[in-house]
Amino acid sequence: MRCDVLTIFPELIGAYLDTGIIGKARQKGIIDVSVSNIREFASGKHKETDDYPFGGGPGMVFKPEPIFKAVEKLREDGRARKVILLTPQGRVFDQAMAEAFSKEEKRLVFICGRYEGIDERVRISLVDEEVSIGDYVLTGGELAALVIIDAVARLFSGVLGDESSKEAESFSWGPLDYPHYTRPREFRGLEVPEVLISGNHKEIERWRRKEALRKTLEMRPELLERIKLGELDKKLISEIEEEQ
Ligand code: 6GU
Repeated sequence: MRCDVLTIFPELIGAYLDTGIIGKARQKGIIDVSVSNIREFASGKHKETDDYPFGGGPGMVFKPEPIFKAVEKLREDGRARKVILLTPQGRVFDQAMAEAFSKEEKRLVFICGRYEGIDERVRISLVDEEVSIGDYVLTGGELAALVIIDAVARLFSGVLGDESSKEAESFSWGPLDYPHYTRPREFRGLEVPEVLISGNHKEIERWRRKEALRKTLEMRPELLERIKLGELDKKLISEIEEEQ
C-alpha cells in the first residue's frame, strides 16, 4: 500500500505510524505512508485552515484552498492517485474495502476532515471516494485514516509475523474468531479446555469452529446470514442450540 495522509494534526498520527507492526512494515518498505500538514498550504499570516459557513450556523468549515494546494503538491510527481475523503457521510469501511484498497494500484490520498465539515468544492473537484469507519461521529478523520491504514497494511505479506494468522482470524471466513488460550494450563482455578491439550488436531479444529459459531450466534447472529454454512457448520449449530 502506498498512501499520503493530509491532516492538520500530523503529530497525532505520526506516533501510531512509527510504532509496532505498522512502524516495522514502513521500515521494511512493505508499506509506504507519508503524512503532510495541510496547514503548511494555508495562506495568510495566521495560516487559517477553517472559516465561517456561508449561510450561517454553528461550527467552522474547512477552507478549500489549503486542501487543493496540498493535493496539487502531491500530484507534482505525476503518479496516479485515488483521493479518499474521510467523513461520517462516507460509505462504511469493512474488510472487503480493506482488501480492495490493498489491491489498489494507484497511490491513495486520505484527506482527514475536521471541524463541522469541508467546503463542498473539495468533494466535487478532488474526491474520488468518501469513507466512514462507522455510525458515530469523531472530531476528525485522523483516527479513521489510522484504522484504514492498519486494516489494509496487515493484509500485505511480511507485515504480520505469522502469515497464516490473518487467514485464521475473524471475517476471512465469516464468523467471529474462536477463543484462545496460552500457558499456564490452569490459571486462578480456570482450566484450559481439555481438547486443546489433546494433540488431536481434527478435534481441535472442530472445537474451534464450533466455538467460533457459538460466539457469532451470541454476538453477531446477522453475520451468519451473510455466509454459506457447510454441513458441519449446521451440525455444530444444532449441537450449540441443544446445549442451551
Ligand atoms: Cl471518517 N470522520 C469523522 N469525523 N467521524 C467519523 C468518521 C470519519 N467515521 C466515523 N465517524
